[in-house]
Amino acid sequence: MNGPEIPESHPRHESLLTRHRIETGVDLGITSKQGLIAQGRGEAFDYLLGERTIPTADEAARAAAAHLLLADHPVLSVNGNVAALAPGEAVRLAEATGADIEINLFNRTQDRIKRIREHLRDHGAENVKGLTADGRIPGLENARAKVDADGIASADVVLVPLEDGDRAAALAEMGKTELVIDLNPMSRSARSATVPIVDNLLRALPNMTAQAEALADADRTTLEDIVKSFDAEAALEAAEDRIRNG
Ligand code: PTJ
Repeated sequence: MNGPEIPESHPRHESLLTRHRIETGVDLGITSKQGLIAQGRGEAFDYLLGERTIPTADEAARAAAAHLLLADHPVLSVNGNVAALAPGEAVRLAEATGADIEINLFNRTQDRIKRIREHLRDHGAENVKGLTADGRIPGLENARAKVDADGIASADVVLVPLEDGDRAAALAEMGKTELVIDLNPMSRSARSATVPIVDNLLRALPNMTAQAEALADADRTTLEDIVKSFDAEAALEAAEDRIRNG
């Protein structure tokens, strides 16, 4: 993707480049128009968080990496925003943790799913799930209920980046361990997560990959201790406090 001419000295250089990625995602038929609105909402929270990974988000990324490494069948769920913003980063995290990648969309069309699959393949993904849709998440009325039977439906740990909270709650209801990346610590997704990572997707995914690589040789007890010592409620409180009080 070619970026626009934004001088590196521009105070909002990173933010403008990110916006351009989302715009390009819409032009390519990958990202929904609602994805633009979601991006704006995320930017506002990121601004208030100081556009950096706060210590509790770093701990959450480590706990999430440990969960993925302990899982029997981990799956990374990808929507139109994730595909546009961080396709390579998602593929690298899947590789570092042995997770499957599954496309799961709120504004679901076969055309968008196929375009996202191609885009992920261009970034190194080999096996992308989400096209079969032969499984269902019970109790969910929208298109996000459609999942692959050998993907999200049978996963024990699911990473759910930036979405609204109804699927997050339904997955929790199914007894799955849910890892959520969301810049809004007050969102339903973040609140129903086993591990809420209150950070920008663009920082959280590479951080999780680095943590998973660092823990690759750790034994189960070490990973289980990391998982047990993470306090989701305290992490949400710390993020909200940073947003409210700086
Ligand atoms: O591609 P589709 O059809 O599945 O649609 C996906 C969107 C994102 C449009 C849909 O899930 C949606 O409308 O999401 P919401 O309800 O706007 O929620 C998005 C959440 O993600 C909000 O809490 C934002 O603050 C947060 N968010 C936005 N951008 C980022 C983010 N969190 C982390 N990193 C970001 N870059």
